[in-house]
Amino acid sequence: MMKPHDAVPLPDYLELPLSDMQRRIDAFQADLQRRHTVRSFSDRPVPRSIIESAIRAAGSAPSGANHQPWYFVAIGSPEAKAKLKALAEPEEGRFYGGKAGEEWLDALAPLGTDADKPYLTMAPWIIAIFGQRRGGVSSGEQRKNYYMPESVGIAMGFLIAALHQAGLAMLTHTPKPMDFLNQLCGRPVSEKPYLLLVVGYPAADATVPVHALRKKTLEEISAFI
Ligand code: IYR
Repeated sequence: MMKPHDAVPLPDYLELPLSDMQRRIDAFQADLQRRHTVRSFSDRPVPRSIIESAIRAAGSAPSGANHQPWYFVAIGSPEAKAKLKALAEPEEGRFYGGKAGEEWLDALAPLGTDADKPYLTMAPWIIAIFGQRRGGVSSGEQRKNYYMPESVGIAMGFLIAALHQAGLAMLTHTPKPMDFLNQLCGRPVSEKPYLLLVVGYPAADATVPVHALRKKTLEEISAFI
């Protein structure tokens, strides 16, 4: 028995016959398997309403105490993107110049990445995702948030799945450190920047590193007990 609290009947649950369940989960899995991280983008515009819907989808994610400890800044103006590139590339230069350490750079070698980030001005949208250490179910509250990194991670997964569903390509980009994003995006220092999600159409000659196509099997990643 649960303790007394305000509640309404489940408003929109949709039960599926088992045959539909299997077909739909298989189709969804196959579709997600077609998602590839892309590092070469076209400058073709993507309407703002698409990004808005994707952020709404991300905002429906479960979170600790339903505090929804996330904030999304969609960077779309050429000025803001140029500023972002000017701040991110020097950090990346230091990272690839040795700050990352040999082990990390070795791990990245099969991806062919380097400090040049032309996509930061080429792609139509860069979404900066912040986690809020304090908040609450209403904006402006200053209560403690719970499981903030986990909640933000789940919301970022929803965001990526939504944008992939819309036929867009993405790059999960994490310049390190990325504290400069707070000022650029006008967010308080109490928020932690987690990710830059580069969003757009892939360039006509976009490639995927062979390394990125190696996915672990079901047996490797799961057990049923
Ligand atoms: N932030 C760098 C380095 C980088 C780090 C990881 I872990 C990657 O999976 C890929 C890149 C960059 O964006 O190039």
